[in-house]
Amino acid sequence: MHVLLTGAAGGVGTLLRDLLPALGHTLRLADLKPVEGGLTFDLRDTDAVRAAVRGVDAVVHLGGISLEDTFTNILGSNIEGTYELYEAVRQEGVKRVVFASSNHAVGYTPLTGDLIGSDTPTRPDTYYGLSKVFGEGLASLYADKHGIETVSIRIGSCFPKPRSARMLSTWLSPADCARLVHAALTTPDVGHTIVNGISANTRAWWDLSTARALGYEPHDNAEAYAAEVGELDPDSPDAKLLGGFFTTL
Ligand code: NAI
Ligand code: 15L
Repeated sequence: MHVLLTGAAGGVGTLLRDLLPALGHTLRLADLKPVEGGLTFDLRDTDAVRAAVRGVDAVVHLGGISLEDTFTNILGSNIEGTYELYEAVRQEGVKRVVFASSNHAVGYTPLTGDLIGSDTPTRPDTYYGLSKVFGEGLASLYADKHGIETVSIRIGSCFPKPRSARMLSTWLSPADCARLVHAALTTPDVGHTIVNGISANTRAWWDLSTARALGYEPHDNAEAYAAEVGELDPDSPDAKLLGGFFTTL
């Protein structure tokens, strides 16, 4: 498939740039920051976004602010930017989007010991998390009204390796991320489907059944890094709420 990768200069974008071509995808790269061989664009620029999506089969939408920020900044890059992306997709006749949602869309979900499904009610922990709830809602609207299909992946923590004890539960390895994005791009008839995105972590808090229903089979397990990152402090927010310290920001 010919795929536009927004946010291509970022952490996940850099990882997927290397991994998605091996799964059969030809990438068009785009970011606010210059990226080699790619387009430099602002998601808030209607014409630039429309030009970026023209002619692709699908979009993997990673672009935007990836941490908590002022409401004004989140409004621009994440809320208006995602709206511009979906409008461009509609006008250019693109039929599939993979949206990088986040655990922070459901960050106030308590950690009770039961696995949390992708149907858990939204409980954003930040303006950032709220923008992911907006993106999921927009994806639902465009699926129902315009037949544009989206898989919204609530990514846990996608980094080359876990950076904290919390990530022993939330880690999504780069290779598993590519597998999940590939499944999200290629599975037919998804409408708007929300999936949890983590690896096969021994200490997982998330249920992966909707991701597995797309054919996702994780290969990695954060447990391999347990000695490196140490144990979770049971009194810390990271041990109590899915969004961890984001709930304190
Ligand atoms: P990142 O911050 O490294 O990359 C995001 C990219 O978006 C940056 O290169 C930035 O320049 C670009 N961007 C920001 N505003 C833009 C705009 N107005 N127009 C065009 N491009 C813009 O973030 P990362 O870690 O690569 O995450 C990628 C996506 O996945 C983000 O949407 C993030 O919210 C989501 N995500 C990431 C997680 C992770 O663990 N890395 C976890 C959950 C969600
Ligand atoms: C996210 O949504 C962020 O984009 C990423 O930088 C991490 O903080 C991740 O969540 C996480 O919760 O570990």
